[in-house]
This record gives sequence, C-alpha cells and structure tokens, in this order.
Amino acid sequence: MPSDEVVRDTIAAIATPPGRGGIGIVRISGPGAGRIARALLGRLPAPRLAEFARFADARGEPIDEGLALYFPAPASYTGEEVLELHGHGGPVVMSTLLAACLDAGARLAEPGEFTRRAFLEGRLDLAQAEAVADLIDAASREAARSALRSLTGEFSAAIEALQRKMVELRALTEAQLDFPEEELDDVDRHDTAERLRAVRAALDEVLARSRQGSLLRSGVHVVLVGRPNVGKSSLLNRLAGEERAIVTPIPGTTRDALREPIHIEGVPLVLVDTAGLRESGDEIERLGMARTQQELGRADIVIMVYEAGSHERISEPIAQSARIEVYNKVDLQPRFRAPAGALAVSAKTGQGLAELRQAILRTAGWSATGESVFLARERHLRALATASAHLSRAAEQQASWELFAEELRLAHNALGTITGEFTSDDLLGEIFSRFCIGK
Ligand SMILES: Nc1nc2c(ncn2[C@@H]2O[C@H](COP(=O)(O)OP(=O)(O)OP(=O)(O)O)[C@@H](O)[C@H]2O)c(=O)[nH]1
Ligand SMILES: [Mg+2]
Repeated sequence: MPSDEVVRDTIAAIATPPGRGGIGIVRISGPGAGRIARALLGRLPAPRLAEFARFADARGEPIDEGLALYFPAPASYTGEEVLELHGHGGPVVMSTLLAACLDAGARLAEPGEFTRRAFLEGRLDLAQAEAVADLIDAASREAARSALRSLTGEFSAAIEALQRKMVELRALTEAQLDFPEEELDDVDRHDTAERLRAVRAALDEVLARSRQGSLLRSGVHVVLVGRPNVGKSSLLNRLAGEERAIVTPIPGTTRDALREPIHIEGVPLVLVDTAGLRESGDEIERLGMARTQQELGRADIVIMVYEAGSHERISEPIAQSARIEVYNKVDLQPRFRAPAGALAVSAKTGQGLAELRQAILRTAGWSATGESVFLARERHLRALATASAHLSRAAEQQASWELFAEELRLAHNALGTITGEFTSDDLLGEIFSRFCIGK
C-alpha cells in the first residue's frame, strides 16, 4: 500500500501494560521524534544503539533514567522516525514521561496507530498488521504460533500466490478477447479450464487451513446439558483438570451457568456447565434453567449428558447446534454399551475422556493434519469465500471470455482486501480501533 502524502504529526504512547513493572516503555513515532529526544535527553542518541540516558522535562526536572533507542526512518517499526524510552515501569513515572513528550510536541497516539502507520508506510500488509493484535491476544500456544506465521507473512504469501495464478489466467484470457470467439480453438479453452481448476483447488486449500485457524481465534463454545445429577459439573471439572464446579449427590446443585476456558491440543474452548433441566425445582433453579436455554442459543457444540443405564431423556427441544451424546457414570454399569455415535464415559475414573476430547475437536472442525493453519479472521474467511464464489461463476462462464475475465478480476480483488491492497478507510478504522493504545 502506498504511503499517503499527508505530513504526519508525531505520536506518543506508553507501550507497556498499565501497572507496575521492572521496565516501562514510552514509544514516540513521527517526524518530531528527534526533536523530542533532544528536548528530553539533551541529545539525539546514535541510531539503533541502546544508550543510557537521563530523562528530564522541559524545565530540566529529572523524571527517570534508563535506555533510549532511536530509529531513523525508514528502518523502524512504523517506517517513521521512532524513539523508545525505557524507564522504570511505575504508573507515575510513565505518565510523567509521556506528559513530557506531549509537552515537547507529540500528541497522544490513538489505539493501533503505530501499527496503522506501519501499514501505511508499507512495513506490514493488512493481514500482518492484524496478526500483531492476534499474537498479543493469543489465548493458546497454538494460536500464538499461527499468529506469528501470519505476522511473518506466510498467510499473505499464500494469498499472493493465489493472486499471481489469477493474474496469469486473466492475462491469458484477456489476450483471447481480441480474437473473435469462433477462432479460438479447443486447446485454449481446455488450457484455461485446467488452470482455473488448479486455482480453485489452491484456493480451497487456503480456505480450509484458514477455517481451521479461525477456531484458534474465536474460542468454540461448548455447552454441557442434561438432567440434574447426571454428572455435568463432574465432566466440566475433569475436562478443565481442576475442581471448578461444585459437585454433590443432590440433584439441582448447579444453579447458574459456569464458564471455564480450557484448551484441547492448543485449541481454545469455552466450556459451559449449566443447571440440570427438569420440571420441578424452586425459583432459583427455574432461573438457572432459563440461563441454560440462553447458553444453548449461543452454543457451537452441545454435549448432551445422560446417565448410563437410565432411560431419562431431556424433554426440552435443544437448539440445532452440533451435538455430542455422552453417557456418564459407566463405572457403575460395566456392561453398558453406548448407542452408535454416542460415547460412554466416566467423570469419576476418566474412562472415555480422551475420546470425548477428540470428539469435541472433531465436531469443532479441527483436524490435526500436521499442516500449518492460518489464524484467519472472519473478514479473511469472507473474502476467501467471495473469491471462491467468483471462481465458481467463472467456471460457468467459459463460453464468454468477457464474463470469465470479469469474474477472475472480482476474485482477485476479493483476495486483495485481505492484504489491504484494496481497502476502505472505514475498514482500516474498524480494524485498528480494536487495538490497544501503544500498539
Ligand atoms: N460413580 C460415578 N459418579 C459420578 C460420576 N460423575 C458424577 N458422579 C456423581 O454424581 C453426582 C452428581 O454429579 P454432578 O457433577 O454434580 O452432576 P450435575 O449433572 O452437575 O448435577 P446438577 O448440577 O444437579 O444438574 C455426584 O455425587 C458425583 O460425584 C461418574 O462418572 N461415576
Ligand atoms: Mg452441576
């Protein structure tokens, strides 16, 4: 993306999290960074060398001492002149240091503004900029690994490879536009059809890897439901590996929905324990059951828990989310066989729990193929799906080169929104406003 021609102001923000820490960093970016260095440190530090310095305000009052790092443009995070002041990470020190930068001519950065500038300066494409936020927000090791892959450009490279194939195909078809239809021979048609097939297959593969990766971002909602006392809370505790929910032999123990974030093989899930469903019960229990219904509305996966050997079923209609049927307490019914498609488990002994974990992952759409996945966002999935729809329309348009080329162009543009080649200011605003200040 080309840099916009406006002269930018100089921004400053505390880049480290609020609170107390050994080190706190104030980051400054923009054409005035050098001037601010002179104002606070009395000199311009040597480029890219950590220098010990005293930080003082405009009246010469000392604020702190620490390291100063100066990056001349364009070799910096934002591509602009950048100054980092590493002081002691106390809230008072940091806000005084920041105030001194503002006095010296900087303005407070908006959320995500450093990364937005990096994007505008062409240091990162849009998918990489998003990966910065995803890496910081990663909820599991697996999510962090995938975010890092996007940050280093692996996802963008896959998108660009698809775009290149589309451009080749467009060039080929647009050359045909100059000839009357009847002069085209079948060889050309066959060749384009073959190439289109290859692009579609490659796009489908990227889409599959992205769908998988999107699971690492979103955190799948898994809701445990069943009649009272079947062992829902016990199963939650088992899956969480901790005694989170209260378990008693009294039916109706769980009154309120309890959410517990867990990981299975690095995939983040939110496990929700609910109040058991039954007709009777006091007012609290009825309110609890109303919450159960709410949770069901939000569920990606519902785990229906039954007691092995019991014929009690849930009478309430359950939302049409993907479901897993589980028969618990099989330790009490050693001869019990679960019906086809259902699992026999014991929260007490742990029997069947590994299978349950695998079933949850499978139902969520996760397949451990060993193939690296892309930590895609909803926005990316939509763009890929749009591109895929245009390609399938192109496949139907082979009688008309104009329409065929047009569908290819639209598919190419849809992919361009991922890396930010074609994006509106509104979209940029929306993406970067979700960052924290200082990123
Ligand atoms: N033997 C055996 N007992 C179990 C098993 N799972 C749960 N229990 C017992 O069954 C009783 C009910 O367990 P809970 O986990 O509280 O059941 P719940 O479905 O959450 O019940 P409510 O919150 O009342 O809806 C407790 O006494 C548990 O110890 C199991 O796998 N085997
Ligand atoms: Mg319970």
